[in-house]
Amino acid sequence: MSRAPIQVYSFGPAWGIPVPTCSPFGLKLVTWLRMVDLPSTMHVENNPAKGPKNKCPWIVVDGQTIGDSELIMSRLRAEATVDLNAGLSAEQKAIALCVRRMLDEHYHQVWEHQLFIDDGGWEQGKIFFNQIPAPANILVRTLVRRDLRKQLYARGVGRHSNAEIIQMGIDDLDAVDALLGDRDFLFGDAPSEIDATVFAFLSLTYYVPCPSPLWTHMRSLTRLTAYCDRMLDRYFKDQSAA
Ligand SMILES: N[C@@H](CCC(=O)N[C@@H](CS)C(=O)NCC(=O)O)C(=O)O
Repeated sequence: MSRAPIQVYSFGPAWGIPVPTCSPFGLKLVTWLRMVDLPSTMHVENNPAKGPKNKCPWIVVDGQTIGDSELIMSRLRAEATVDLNAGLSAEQKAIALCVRRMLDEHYHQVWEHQLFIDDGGWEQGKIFFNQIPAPANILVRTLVRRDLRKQLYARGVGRHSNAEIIQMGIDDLDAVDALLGDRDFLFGDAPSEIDATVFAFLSLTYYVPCPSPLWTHMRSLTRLTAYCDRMLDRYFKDQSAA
C-alpha cells in the first residue's frame, strides 16, 4: 500500500549546493527517506522556531508533527520497505552509533563554528541568510550568529581556540576516513543507515564553500570526497544538475 508523502521541513539549499537542504540533520533525514524508499515532499523553512523542538528538521505525518531527525527515523522505521541495517553485526551497529554521536554532537559544533562564527567562514556563512529578503536578513543573521556563539560556548566547543577547533574537526574526519577505508560505504558494498548521517555531515563540508583549513582537509581526503559523490549520484541524481 503506498502512503501519502511525508512532509519534511528543513532549511533551504544555500550556496548552490546539489542537495535539497543545508541543514546536516535535515539532509540526514532526507537521505534516509530516499534510502528506505519512503515518499516525501520537502518544504523550505528557514525558521526553526516553527518546529516542535525549535530546531530543524521536522515532519508532518498522518496529522502528527514530529521534530528531531532521530525521533523521526524511529517513528518511521517500521514503515520502511527495507531494513538498511539487516546485515550488520552487533559490533558494526555499536560503531555506527558512536560515529553518529560524534558527527551529531561534536562535528556539528565544529562545522557550525567554522562556517558561522570564525570570521573567515562567516563571509560564506552569512550567504545562507540571503534566502531572507533584505533588509531583514541583516538583522536575522546578526541575531542568529549571536545566539549560535552562546550555544557553542554553552555546549563546549566554543570555548576552544580556532586552531584547537579545526584540529578537533580534522580528527573527526580522519576517523571517518580510517573507518571507510577503501570500501564504497561505511560497512561494505551496500549502504546502511549510518551512511545517511556520514553523507550529510561530510557533503555539507565538501559542497559548501568555506575558507577554513578544515574544509581544505576534507577536500584532501579523496576517499571521502569520492564517497560523497557516490552517495550524491545514488540518491540525489535529480538534484545534481541544479
Ligand atoms: N538533534 C536534532 C538536532 C537539530 C539541529 O541542531 N538543527 C539545527 C540545524 S542543522 C538547528 O535547527 N539550529 C537552529 C537553532 O538551534 O536555533 C536532530 O537530530 O534533528
